[in-house]
Amino acid sequence: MTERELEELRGRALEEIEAVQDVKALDWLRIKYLGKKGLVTAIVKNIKDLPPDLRPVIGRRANELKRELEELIFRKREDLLRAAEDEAPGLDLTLPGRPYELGKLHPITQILREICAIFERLGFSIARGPEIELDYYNFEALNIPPDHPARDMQDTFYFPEGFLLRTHTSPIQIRTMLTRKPPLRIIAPGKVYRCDSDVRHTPMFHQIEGLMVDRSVSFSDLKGVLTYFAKEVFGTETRVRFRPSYFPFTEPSAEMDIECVICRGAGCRLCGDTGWLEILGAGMVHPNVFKAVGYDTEKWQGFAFGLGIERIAMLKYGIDDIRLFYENHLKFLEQF
Ligand code: FA5
Repeated sequence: MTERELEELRGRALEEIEAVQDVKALDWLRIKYLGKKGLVTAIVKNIKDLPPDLRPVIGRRANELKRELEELIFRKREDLLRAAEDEAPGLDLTLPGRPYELGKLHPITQILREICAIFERLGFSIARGPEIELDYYNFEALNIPPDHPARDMQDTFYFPEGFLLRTHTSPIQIRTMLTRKPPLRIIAPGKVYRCDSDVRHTPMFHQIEGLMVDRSVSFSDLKGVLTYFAKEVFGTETRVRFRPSYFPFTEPSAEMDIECVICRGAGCRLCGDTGWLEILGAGMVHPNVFKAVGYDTEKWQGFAFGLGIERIAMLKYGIDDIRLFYENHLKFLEQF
């Protein structure tokens, strides 16, 4: 390295710094000349290899060049930043950033998952089925022939060729039993449809169906499982009761009530002064249903239940109009 070569290097560096148009390119130049493996850095590092008479003068010049370039690059960076600011005068870098709105799960999805998790802890696994269902799975295989009055309570939307929008999740019982051998324990969550609309009914709502089939399943197993479920959702203090009921696909059948969440049994408007609120239907699987799926009724017994998710959510959160869940007002949804 001679003094002339050093002077040429300086000339090139000054020209390039002068010509640079943006901060990123300037950074590259800094690395090129002053970085760890930069051209000027290399000269400073290798002074010791020069002939002794050249060392002091080249050493001094190289260090001066290093400082000169550092200073130049610093000032050029300021100029470039100022120019960028002048071009976009509205940009105020001190303003706080815009907050991101964080979304969350719909309350019905939250409760649905919570309930599924409770039954999964009891050894039930999740099964699913289609929302457009055949009349056979939705009604006939569940012991509800075409002229059965139980159909009136579950009017739905019909398509040609025996298809309909399912009115409950019970057809998943049938589909599961047709494809799997007992013993089994399933819960089947999903959307269902009925020709209903008022403060306690929507045309689309969610149900969870439960089914357990084994060699010796009794009504007390059903009561044990459902009582555990109710206490997990509504609190261990909550009392439950079973009332006789009727479903064509279970015998005997029952409905389960929980103690009113508002008056705790004393009687109020929500529970119609009875102190109790109905939350689900249940019963021992009817032998005709087992016959429809080819299960041996002498060998297998089972219980089934079905509950409405919106109703559970209404009771848990004290909501008096089911339609609020589907009006999509953020003020309502943000509370959950
Ligand atoms: C059934 O749907 C039976 N499949 C339940 C069952 C399964 C019984 C297995 C026995 C064995 P039900 O029609 O009562 O039963 O409906 C069950 C629940 O769905 C009701 O308790 C109620 O909470 C809810 N529900 C019914 N109709 C509506 C509606 N239009 N909107 C919101 N929730 C509803």
